[in-house]
Amino acid sequence: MSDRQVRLYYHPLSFFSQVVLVALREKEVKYEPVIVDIIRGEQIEAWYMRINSDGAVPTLQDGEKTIRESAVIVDYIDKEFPTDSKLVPDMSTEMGKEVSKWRGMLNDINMYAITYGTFCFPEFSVSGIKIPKRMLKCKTEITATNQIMGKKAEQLADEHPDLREAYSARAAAYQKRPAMLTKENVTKQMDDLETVLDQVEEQLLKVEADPSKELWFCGQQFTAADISLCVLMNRLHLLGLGERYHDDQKRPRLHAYWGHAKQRSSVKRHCLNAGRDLMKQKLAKGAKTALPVVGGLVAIGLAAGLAFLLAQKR
Ligand SMILES: N[C@@H](CCC(=O)N[C@@H](CS)C(=O)NCC(=O)O)C(=O)O
Repeated sequence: MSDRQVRLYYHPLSFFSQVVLVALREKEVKYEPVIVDIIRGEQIEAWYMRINSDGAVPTLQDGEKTIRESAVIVDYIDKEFPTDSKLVPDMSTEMGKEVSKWRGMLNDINMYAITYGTFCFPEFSVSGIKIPKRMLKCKTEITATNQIMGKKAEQLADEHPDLREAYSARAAAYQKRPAMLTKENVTKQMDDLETVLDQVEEQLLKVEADPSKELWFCGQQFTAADISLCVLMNRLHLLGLGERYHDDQKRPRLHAYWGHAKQRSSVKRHCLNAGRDLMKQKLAKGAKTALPVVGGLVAIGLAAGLAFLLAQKR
């Protein structure tokens, strides 16, 4: 393990943060963890916008360098911390091309529509959403939260002229989000995911048919494509959608893959037991000040949430 230490701004329950967390663990990179409380809107506070003007997690800092976008961060970690575990194989190899193709495909899935769409229309969930009721928001609350975040971003744009452009982009993004949550669009995103997972199943069949490659998604190595697939599978499980997309009969290879992959220590630690980090940090930090107007409306029952996350059973 290298002594060099990076800093990661993230939230343990955030989909894209989990991608980076798993990668850091796979590469055994030491990092200083900084939780950005996206549930309370901390990601658009000026101090963080100055680090990542997208107002989103994760962000990696390595000395003077600041890197955003989970896929770019994973590429960076893999390159800067060379170990036997190569997450992003060279593009000149067949495996490198495969990994890149699958990462792209999995990265394009609209996780916002799938996650919040399931909150809005719980009837999509086959086995029930495995998130405590107090943490769930209905469509009206989600719409209100986006409106409040949009207004807050506009207000902060006035207060911080140097960040005006970034805040305007944030405000526009929040205003657009509720439109993603029509039943029609959520149905479409979930159907599109069926098509992607059909291709995943075919890929796993291909790998299985070649005994020299068998084990992970693109062959013998656990790569960045596996990380993307594992984070997705975990999210589907939490939403009670796992049963819709895979079982012994439907996509049996994907089902078996997930059974095997969820035993891996990086996946267990940062997907299955994601709440532990939050608990540790919250206890250490105490309650943090956040945007009060947002916090007041959307703050979740943190204790209930943590208790749930720690108690997750598979
Ligand atoms: N494309 C970005 C997406 C980052 C992203 O959407 N992060 C979410 C959490 S998973 C976030 O910070 N959301 C807060 C917000 O949009 O207000 C990446 O891959 O890093």
